[in-house]
Amino acid sequence: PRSFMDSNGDGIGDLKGIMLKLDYLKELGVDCIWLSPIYDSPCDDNGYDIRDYYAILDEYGTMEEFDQLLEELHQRDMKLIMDLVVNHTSDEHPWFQEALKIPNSKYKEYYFFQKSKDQNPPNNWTSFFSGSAWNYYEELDEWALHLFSKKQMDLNWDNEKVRKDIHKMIRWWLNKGVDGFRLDVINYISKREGLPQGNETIGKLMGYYGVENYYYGPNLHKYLQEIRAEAFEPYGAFSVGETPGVGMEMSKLLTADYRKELDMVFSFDHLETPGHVRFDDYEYDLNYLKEYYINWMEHYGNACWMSLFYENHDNPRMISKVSKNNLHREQLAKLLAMIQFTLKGTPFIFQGQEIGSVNKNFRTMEDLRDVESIRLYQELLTTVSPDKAFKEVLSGSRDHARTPMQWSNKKNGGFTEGTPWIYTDEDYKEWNVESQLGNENSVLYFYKKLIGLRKEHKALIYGDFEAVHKKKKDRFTYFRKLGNEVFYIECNLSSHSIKRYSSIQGYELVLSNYNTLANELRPYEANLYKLST
Ligand code: TEU
Ligand code: CA
Repeated sequence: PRSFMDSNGDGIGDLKGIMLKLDYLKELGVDCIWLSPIYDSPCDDNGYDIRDYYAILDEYGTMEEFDQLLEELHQRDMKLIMDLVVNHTSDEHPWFQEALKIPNSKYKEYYFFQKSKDQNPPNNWTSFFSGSAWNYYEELDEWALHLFSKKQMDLNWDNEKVRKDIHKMIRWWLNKGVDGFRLDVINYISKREGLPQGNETIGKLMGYYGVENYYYGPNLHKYLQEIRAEAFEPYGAFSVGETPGVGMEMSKLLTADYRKELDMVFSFDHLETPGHVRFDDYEYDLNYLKEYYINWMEHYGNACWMSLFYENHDNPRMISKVSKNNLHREQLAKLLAMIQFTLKGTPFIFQGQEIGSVNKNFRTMEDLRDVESIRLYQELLTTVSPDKAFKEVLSGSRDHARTPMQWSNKKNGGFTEGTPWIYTDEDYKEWNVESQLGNENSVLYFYKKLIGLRKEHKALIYGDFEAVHKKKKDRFTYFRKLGNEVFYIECNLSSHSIKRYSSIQGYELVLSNYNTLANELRPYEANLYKLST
């Protein structure tokens, strides 16, 4: 929301700005929008630190504007998913404030407050944003747990009162008519009793200490089934859980329809190739993406339904991950779209992905805004030079995806009349929505065509998945079949030309990122064929 569209020139995207662009989204074929947090917040972590679950952040607009946005969406037959951030609240939330100030307040039991036997934090858990996961409060001589920033205090889900208050809040939004939720780090909500010391080996391996005590804690399934029964189910609300680190087997337990927990999860194992973390300087090998998808397509099972995505507000752009210099940018953008929209599952695209956005040329640390990048930089400075630290931060910074939408080639890419809240480079002069709307061969049109094809052909949504030439490096080829309808997808995952293996006789070409066929498959070529009937 902060970077989508600014309607009043203060440099910050807002709800009115979103309303200005609903026709654009509808035209593209979007059925549903997911809004990152728009609740009242001091914005230490881009709104993922909520101060009031029942209010809209002033910078974004008013509750009346929110109601209007929801109505405008529904009028267009589109749906709205809110971000539900309930693993933690802001330290400025009245619950936490009262816990600090009022002796014997019931709200102390809403969080994890602990004494320590010495000067050190109660255990060795680390925060995802560098340093200890504990913050010290002098007024109480106690520490409180925060897995993310110092201003994001973990809620104690083992306290029934916390759960009840959250169910109530969810129902309040559902009563307004919102259609569902994306549940932030929802697999972290149940912590192992007593918050045991984090295992050293796991800590070193993962880069974070303590994770084995909450990645899928003892009461996770119970709490999810409870939310479903108390809030989602009566409203027929949709849910997608953000669940870092769960893997396929746990994802099955979280999403199998008969278990009544979540509808889908965002699993992240495909976002880095094995052995790498986000801040590594490396190029992503698409052969791994192929392996990952074949595995999920073949083993996730019929009771589960997958989410399909590469990008979100927490990750650099996928094109830049694959090719640091963004070589073959347009073909690569279209290849990624082809894969995402022809597999079995629900595609989620992140704003700007549909015009082939790439990472930004940030100049110095002052250009960055994200708390994770800033804290990591400070931590790195204790061991490496400023140049090296900046370079490492740039490899993985979440800010690459958080810069303004590039609507046109006008000032600030048409995002704002004022000064944008975050730096952006000059890429918008060439890569923007307006110019791509005027070009039927653009990345934007490619997305539009793919979305249209899915809506027209059920085989692309529900059809069986069948991979061929599985072991052949650099190619990803598969069928989607439903009844008499058969589609064949043929992709070159590399930046060089490769031989074509399959015979495509009897098939008609429906969509290609090169428009016409050649004898070979050219760099990142992606073709969609339909069996002629
Ligand atoms: O992200 C959770 C999460 O684990 C990450 O993707 C996270 O950014 C990364 O691992 C940190 O190293 C969610 C939100 O999507 C993210 O924006 C928030 O910062 C985070 O939760 C806390 O609410
Ligand atoms: Ca604004």
